[in-house]
Amino acid sequence: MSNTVTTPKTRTKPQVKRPRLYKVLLMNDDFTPREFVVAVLMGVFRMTQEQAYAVMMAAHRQGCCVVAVFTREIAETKAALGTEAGRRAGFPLMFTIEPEE
Ligand code: TYC
Repeated sequence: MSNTVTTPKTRTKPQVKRPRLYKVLLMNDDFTPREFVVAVLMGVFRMTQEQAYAVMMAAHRQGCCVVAVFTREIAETKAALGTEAGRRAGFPLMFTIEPEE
């Protein structure tokens, strides 16, 4: 009994990989007022008025703009909160998420 050698059946691999990151994108539309987009960016993404205005104008001019980068759950939550804020106010404001390479 004392000289029994047991081999572990499982191996533990060190979990050192960084989580995948996701971009939150703001999509332009023709209906949501600029001030409303700025207010949502400030509220959901904790931006200053100046940062929010710059991001809103970039989406307005280019069609879309990266707002920020987060882990998947946080990106999903913030995109949903922003889109939902628009929906509740009757606007088609849309945030989407996309994995980073
Ligand atoms: N294009 C909108 C307007 O002219 C403003 C706007 C900007 C809406 C950015 C959405 O992501 C957006 N009222």
